[in-house]
Amino acid sequence: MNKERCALVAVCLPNEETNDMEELKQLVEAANGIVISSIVQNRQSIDIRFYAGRGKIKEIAEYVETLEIDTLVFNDELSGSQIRNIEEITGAKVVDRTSLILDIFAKRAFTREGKLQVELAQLKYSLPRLIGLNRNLSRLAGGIGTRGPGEQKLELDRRRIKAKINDIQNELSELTKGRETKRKQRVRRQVPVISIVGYTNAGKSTLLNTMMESEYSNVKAENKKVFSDDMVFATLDTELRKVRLPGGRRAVFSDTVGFIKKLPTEIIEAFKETLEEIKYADLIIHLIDINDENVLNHKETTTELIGKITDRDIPVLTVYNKIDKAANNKLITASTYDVIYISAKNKLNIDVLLEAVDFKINGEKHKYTLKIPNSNIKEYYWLCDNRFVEDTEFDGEGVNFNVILYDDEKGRYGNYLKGESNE
Ligand SMILES: Nc1nc2c(ncn2[C@@H]2O[C@H](COP(=O)(O)OP(=O)(O)OP(=O)(O)O)[C@@H](O)[C@H]2O)c(=O)[nH]1
Ligand SMILES: [Mg+2]
Repeated sequence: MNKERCALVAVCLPNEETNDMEELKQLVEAANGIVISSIVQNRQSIDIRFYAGRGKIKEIAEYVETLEIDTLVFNDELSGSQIRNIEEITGAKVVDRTSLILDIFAKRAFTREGKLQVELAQLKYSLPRLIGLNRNLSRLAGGIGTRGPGEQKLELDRRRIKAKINDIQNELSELTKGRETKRKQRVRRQVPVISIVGYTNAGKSTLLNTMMESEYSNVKAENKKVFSDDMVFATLDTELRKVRLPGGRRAVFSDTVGFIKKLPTEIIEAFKETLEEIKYADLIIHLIDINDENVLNHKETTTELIGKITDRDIPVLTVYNKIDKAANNKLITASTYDVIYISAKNKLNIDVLLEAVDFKINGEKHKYTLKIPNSNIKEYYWLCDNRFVEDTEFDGEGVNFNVILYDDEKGRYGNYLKGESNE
């Protein structure tokens, strides 16, 4: 199929620093479009009827003609009447930022839950915009802004949409029950959960894969890897993986859908369940691509969205990724327990990150020399499986070894303690 020829349109308001046309371009490309031209209009406010103002839209209509534009992509969410008004003047298909993002989500959703969530978000988006969308669908079926998950046709009848929304919500809450049970099991077994959160393409999935392969976890199995790629919204579902921390305790890390500026509220609503994992996290790793031009802006977006998902005060570890590409190579030694610089891809400072996580979750730990008598040898084997044991020597009466223990469990081994190792 020929790629849809798109022109980007944004309004820049007086208090806006940037309107991120580069990001919008990436989104269009992720939806299989090609960007032919990009138009930014400075305005005091958004025009209620024509978004960029009638005059500007008339001017855009000329570009549509001369540049053979199929689709106009707007950097904000539009109302149904704005969509209709702009289509009438320009003759092009009109797609707004929200339906563009929903379209990419529709393409990327693979699991039953993911597909249902995307469809729910699309239906909720279309409900107040039926007039605008009806026209656009009848004239140009298929393509950006009209794809449903699994390529089914989008429903455009109000009553049927409402019924469908109901059905999907019911099915989703059934699916959620399984997740809920698993979460309760984790709480019972006291396995802490750490959520990796950040702007799309920051490297969250890469980080999860790298952590699984760290010297502590040493998981080699390829099939445990999560999907990562250089594209926006590579991840839509929440993936959970067990990782061992440097003291030996285990933790579950969750990797989830990436954030983006002006992430449609329909998406946040529909992905509530997927994003739940963040709500119950013991710690959040806020991952940021240090080379991003809009790093401050992206950081703010993520912090704001975390605030929308949970009102609990969850501790946050700020982690800057991709330092292999950064100009300032001093960063590698600049980490503290609160701000850490890593390269997930090149495996730089992953040990520093895991140490910080271990400290935040489990507190201090030290290395001790223990002697456990033969009568209690089971305790030694338990430590072999669950902590890091070294320099084991059997001497007839029992076993001597070095082991790292967390401060909160030191008391349990008091009788066996021969001393604190100096290492
Ligand atoms: N140079 C460099 N590239 C990296 C690093 N970490 C990840 N990447 C690349 O960045 C791209 C995005 O990585 P992902 O792990 O898919 O990012 P994500 O945050 O999971 O993205 P979404 O799931 O789309 O939100 C991939 O091409 C990775 O190879 C890094 O440390 N250095
Ligand atoms: Mg990902």
